[in-house]
Parts: sequence; structure tokens; C-alpha cells
Amino acid sequence: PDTVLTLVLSGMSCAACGQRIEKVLNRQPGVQASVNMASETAQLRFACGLYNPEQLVAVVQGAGFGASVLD
Ligand code: 9UX
Repeated sequence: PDTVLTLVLSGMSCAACGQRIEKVLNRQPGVQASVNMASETAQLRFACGLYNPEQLVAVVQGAGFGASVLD
């Protein structure tokens, strides 16, 4: 089964920022990601156990944005 993970984002100033985050997340093999600008969140779906959530947080941070796992 799949895991659904929500990341809380920060540092998005325009819609293109959201598109950039979506692109870097979707570049990770097996990840389907969608950014919601209004809620400043990203919803990710991937196979259970394929990633540690912190790895995907690091991907967003590496692109220059803030991210944390929604509890
Ligand atoms: Mo627009 Mo977002 O220049 O970094 S893409 S603010």
C-alpha cells in the first residue's frame, strides 16, 4: 500500500515556487506530489517504506524552501 505524507512548506512567495517544489519532489522515483499554495502544504504519495519522511523534507530544503512533516 501507499503512504500519504503531508509536508508543511514555507518560503513560497509566488506560484512558481510551488511549481518548483512540486517538480523536485516528483523527480524522486516513485513519488507523486502535489503542492497546495493556499494551505502551503505538499501532499505526497509513495510506496510504504520507500522513503523516510525526513529524506523528502531534505529534498525540499535542498531546493531552498522550508519543510516539516505535518504531525
Ligand atoms: Mo517568483 Mo518564487 O520569482 O521563488 S518563483 S517568488
